[in-house]
Amino acid sequence: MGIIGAGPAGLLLSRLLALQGIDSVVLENRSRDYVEARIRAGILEQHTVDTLSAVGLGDRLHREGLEHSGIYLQYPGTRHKLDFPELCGRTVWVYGQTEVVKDLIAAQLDGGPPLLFEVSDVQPEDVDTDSPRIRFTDADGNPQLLECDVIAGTDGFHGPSRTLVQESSRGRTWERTYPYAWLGILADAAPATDELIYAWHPEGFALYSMRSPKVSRLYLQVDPSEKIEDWSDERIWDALDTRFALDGWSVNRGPVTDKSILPMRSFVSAPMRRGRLFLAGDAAHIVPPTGAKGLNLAVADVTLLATALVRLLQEGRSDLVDAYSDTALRRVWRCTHFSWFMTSMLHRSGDDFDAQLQLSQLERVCSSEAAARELAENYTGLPIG
Ligand code: RFL
Ligand code: PHB
Repeated sequence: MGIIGAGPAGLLLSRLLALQGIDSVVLENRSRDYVEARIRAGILEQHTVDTLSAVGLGDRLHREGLEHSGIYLQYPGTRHKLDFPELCGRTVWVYGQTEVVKDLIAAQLDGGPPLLFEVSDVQPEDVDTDSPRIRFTDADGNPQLLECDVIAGTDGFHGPSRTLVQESSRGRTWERTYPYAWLGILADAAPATDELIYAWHPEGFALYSMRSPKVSRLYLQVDPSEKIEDWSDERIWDALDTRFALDGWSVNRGPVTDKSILPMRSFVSAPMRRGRLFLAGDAAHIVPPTGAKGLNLAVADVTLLATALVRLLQEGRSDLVDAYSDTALRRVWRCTHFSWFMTSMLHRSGDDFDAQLQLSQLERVCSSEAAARELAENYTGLPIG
């Protein structure tokens, strides 16, 4: 197997295959330090935790991760807890993507399959044949050719794999750019809440998340044209105070250690395969972060793909790889819908009519067990496959 990209999708796929006796080489164009420091997702669904535990990476996760039994939904005057175990029997875990990636890389470098950082000019070739190849330049500047049985394109949205699949005649994409962005901060401040708070406010959405008992991760809805330089720490904390306001409670402030603005969009590319090149994770789809689905969807894709590839490469049976794209896309569209639903319900845009519809929907989720259960089942993760 040639695997392009050492994000969570590529690294986990390599490990799942190694445990089944299938060799792979992972090619990453960035450095190890860069990949390990990239701050992104923070919430793991139950099945993601189960998968990481099953491949021997559950120890630190269970020691340092925080198990959460629900989320709070807030709108002016109300903060309502959705209790996931009560609603659907499952929980989620707070454990940063940085930590997941560090654990995967450490395991890989400790006797796992080769993982090459800082390669360049990575190009999959001959993917429509049974002997695809990857051309690349290694970190020392030497041209290399990797001959494979199968290639996995786990190189995210900007990698070469998606483009190659799209060039085939059946390729199709769907896209939605949302008219807002998230300003995210990481702060050395103890979270003032035990669970995440998703807050609707007339001035825009806010999310209170965390990385540990001492580190908070907070987000504010902002206009996509906003410049990070215009947001002093003071201005950010003041906006957070306003949007999370609740009698007798306040946000905990502390030194801000990271600050950035993220665009919000949905993107789906189909099929997730061309010949012997299979796409997984952000290479095939992007979701807005409101539903906390991006990383979990990448894990779900490679879990399906690993099973299908083991069947192909060890038993010579192609039924599961032939079904892979359709099976994965059914779950991708469900998560795309859920992410769109959470995003649309919680972000201010449009007029007062839209605001009343959002508040009505929030009240429904907070008062109807059926509506709350639907949200809880999707948030904690639907079955894979
Ligand atoms: P990744 O993590 O993007 O990994 C792809 C890897 O491929 C490498 N690569 C190449 N390697 C070799 N040759 C090339 N030509 C290459 N081009 C790219 C990249 O360097 C990288 O290491 O994709 P993967 O593995 O599919 O994992 C998906 C998740 O990373 C992603 O869905 C989530 O992080 C999405 N996401 C978030 N999700 C959440 O649930 N909550 C969040 O708060 C959240 N924040 C984010 C995010 C995604 C972001 N991106 C992609 C812009 C914040 C950001 C900034
Ligand atoms: C995060 O902690 O980064 C996070 C949590 C929940 C989300 C999005 C991001 O929905």
